[in-house]
Amino acid sequence: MILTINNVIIVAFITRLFSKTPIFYLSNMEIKLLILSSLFAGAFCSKFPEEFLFGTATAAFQIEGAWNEDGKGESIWDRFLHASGRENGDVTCDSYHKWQEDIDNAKALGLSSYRFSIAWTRILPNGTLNFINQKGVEYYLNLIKGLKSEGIEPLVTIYHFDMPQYLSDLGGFLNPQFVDYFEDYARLLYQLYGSYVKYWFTFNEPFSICSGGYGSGMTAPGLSLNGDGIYQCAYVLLKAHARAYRVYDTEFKDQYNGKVSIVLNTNWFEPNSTSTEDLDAQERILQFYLGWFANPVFIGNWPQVMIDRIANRSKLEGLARSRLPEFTQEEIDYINGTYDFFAINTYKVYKARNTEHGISYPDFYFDMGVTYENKYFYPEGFRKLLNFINDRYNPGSVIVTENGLETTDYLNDTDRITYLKDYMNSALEAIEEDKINIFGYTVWSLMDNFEWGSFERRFGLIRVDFDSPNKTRTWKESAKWYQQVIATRSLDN
Ligand code: IFM
Repeated sequence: MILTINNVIIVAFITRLFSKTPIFYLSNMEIKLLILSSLFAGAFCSKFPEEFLFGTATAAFQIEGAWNEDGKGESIWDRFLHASGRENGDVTCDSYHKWQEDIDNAKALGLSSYRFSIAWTRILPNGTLNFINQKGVEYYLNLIKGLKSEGIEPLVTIYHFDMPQYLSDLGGFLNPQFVDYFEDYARLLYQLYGSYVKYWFTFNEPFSICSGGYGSGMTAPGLSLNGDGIYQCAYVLLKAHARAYRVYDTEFKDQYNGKVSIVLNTNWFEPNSTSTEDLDAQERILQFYLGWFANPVFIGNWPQVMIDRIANRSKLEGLARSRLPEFTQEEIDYINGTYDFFAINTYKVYKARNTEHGISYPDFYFDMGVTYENKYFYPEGFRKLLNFINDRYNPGSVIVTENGLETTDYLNDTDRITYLKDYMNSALEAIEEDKINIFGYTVWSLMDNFEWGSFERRFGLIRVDFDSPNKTRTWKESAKWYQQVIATRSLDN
């Protein structure tokens, strides 16, 4: 029988019914059992660690609105959506004006961290040091100080998809000089906010940035360069990341003692079958998705499978050199080791199937030679991903910087609760049983926001009424549930 406080009391009570002992009398043995059972209860009830960072995440373009207010410059997402005539990010959640209410909600949830991004164009309207916009500087100072005063750790993303349009006109991630612009911007942020901010993320989701913006062209700046631009984007972006990391390390670390890393994203992939081909496909897709950026930062250089396959296909396409830019040894060493922890965004699980393509036009997905399908939710896959990261990259510590469920618009979001509970439980198992040092978990998102072209796709714990002039915030059931999780550090509610 399981030793619990309840069991001890029930057994004692039933025994009393058949004896002459007063009902409320407890024998020495029973008192000992009670003490033991309460000790066991503490030991076996799974709890997240004391210092664990329970967070939620947002991004500037998705929540702030005020796209051209108080001196803010135009970003590629402003241009991209205005040009398309689709819904845009001009107002979204209006967090530029409602930041205090958002902090109040974060506080009421009991968050220990809040991840948000800085809009480059609010601080530097054209992206260069040419003009520093004081109103933008103050906005983030207020936000950061407001969070700190409530005991909430600000986790700051330096770049979350919204490049200044001017820098994009200069070539964006295809321009090697981007590295210098990013260095200037990052250094300015460290100078302005470094005394308050202990966690910095250089880029959010380089995979999404390069594959969407410079590959498929589905996201800003909308370039369809799926065989070359996509790789050049990664090449420049990684150097920009490393520069920003090293600037902090050499100029600010001693004084502020903060940490810097890059936020990577991937789904987990299961093999479609147990065939060797599909098992290889599983490994290959993880290399093309995660290893593409993780290997240069955590190990050094691109994954060998990418180097080999892209060189081979480039040759068969009649090219004189690989479409994947080659790092010099100096670049490999410069990028390698530019992390203080591993930050991961992940949402879904897919099945990977080996698919070899003949030689036609240059394409990232042909280079990879894997198709994937059957999107499903599989928390065990999350645990496998955490183990994969820990084993492959040995980063020392890991933070989950985004995880969450997309739904349509309703308040009784029990499906989100189930998803979050299952995924958080997997994270807890990875901490307790696999001994992975996971120091935080971040729900995407604090509130419904603008999902890069859509207001229908909702990830928030808090509902936002986009039709109301006030952009009214209302707690969903999942927000109340997460509040309990944080209060108890446990999933047992
Ligand atoms: O909304 C996005 C976020 O900007 C980046 N990570 C994925 C989220 C959900 O799609």
